[in-house]
Amino acid sequence: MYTQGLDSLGKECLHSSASETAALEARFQAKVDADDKIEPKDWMPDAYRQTLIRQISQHAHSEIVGMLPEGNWISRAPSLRRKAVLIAKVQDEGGHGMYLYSAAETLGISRDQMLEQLLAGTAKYSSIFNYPTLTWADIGAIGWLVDGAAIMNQIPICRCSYGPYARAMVRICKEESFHQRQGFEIMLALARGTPEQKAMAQDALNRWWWPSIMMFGPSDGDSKHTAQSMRWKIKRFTNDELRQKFIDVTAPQAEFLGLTIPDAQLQWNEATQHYDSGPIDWSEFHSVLKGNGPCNRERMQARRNAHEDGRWVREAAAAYAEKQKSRAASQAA
Ligand code: FAQ
Repeated sequence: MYTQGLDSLGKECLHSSASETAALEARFQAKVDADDKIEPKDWMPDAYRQTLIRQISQHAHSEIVGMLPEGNWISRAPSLRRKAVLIAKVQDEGGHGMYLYSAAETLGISRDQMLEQLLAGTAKYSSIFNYPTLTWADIGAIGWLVDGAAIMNQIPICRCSYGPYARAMVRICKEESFHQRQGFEIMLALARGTPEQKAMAQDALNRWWWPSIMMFGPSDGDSKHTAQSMRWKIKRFTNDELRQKFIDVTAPQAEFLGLTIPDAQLQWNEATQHYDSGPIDWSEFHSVLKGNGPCNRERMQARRNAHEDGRWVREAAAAYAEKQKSRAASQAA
């Protein structure tokens, strides 16, 4: 529906003169500067549209691929309560993916196109989901750290200039906040448990800390999109600003748990009122983005298998819709 509307807008734009386009751009930026929302049928620069499609579809793919590492533990959760909570959480992530695909569709791309890009390996998803979940403590660490980092990044997106994305993020953030607490609660139970359980929690923190820090993306000097996305109010903070906020919030939580963050240089700085931290190994980040993380191939294979396994459902649904349509047409005739 939206796509058709957007196509006609795009054609109008093709025929407009440079001065008309400049006027449209000025009006668009004034709206953004005034903190008004841009809605699907409003005029927008093509680069703004493409940036949103890129970011929202990557975000949606992250939610869907992000179901896999935790899904791995549903059958092995240590109690019925833990299993029920984990199933609900993984299901929430699937729901987030659906809201986000819908938000991206308002920009003129179809869900099929986005899925094709994911399965062809031409679309990104968050680096974090290419790491394995080796023990139950990893489920705690994901909730605490990965959802914690996701909230830090996503709360500002509730104020994003693009209406459908901003609105989708409100509910997503509420659910992520519950996810973060369930992860912290798992870590707390382990940290207060037997020495073996505490060691398991520490091991999970050791493995998930740096990948979580990398979730915020390249440092500001290397982030090619941040400056423009901030001008358009798609992003409200830079990658490094959000990373610092996350470290500042999470370091005291680790202390409360009695666990040690694996960064020897992590230290409270009275002068800056922030934690100082050690250097990030960006070569690991780039290697994961190139497809060489511990689980990249496994994750993509799981998504391709799921897509193939669901083929008959899509075909049956399409055949049923076709049958309903022709029945309605023959009744109308
Ligand atoms: N992994 O110039 P920038 C979740 C790419 S959801 C992979 O800084 P930008 C919930 C970036 O796309 C987690 N790629 O880019 C959950 C760009 O590549 P491109 C996902 C990354 O867009 C929890 C290039 O590097 N959250 O966790 C990463 O301004 C538990 C240059 O970077 C979102 O997507 C990375 N970590 O800023 C689910 C939030 N970082 O497109 C299940 C929305 C950067 O030029 C279980 N997204 N890249 O080929 C954003 O806020 C932004 O897109 C950033 C990147 C901050 C991720």
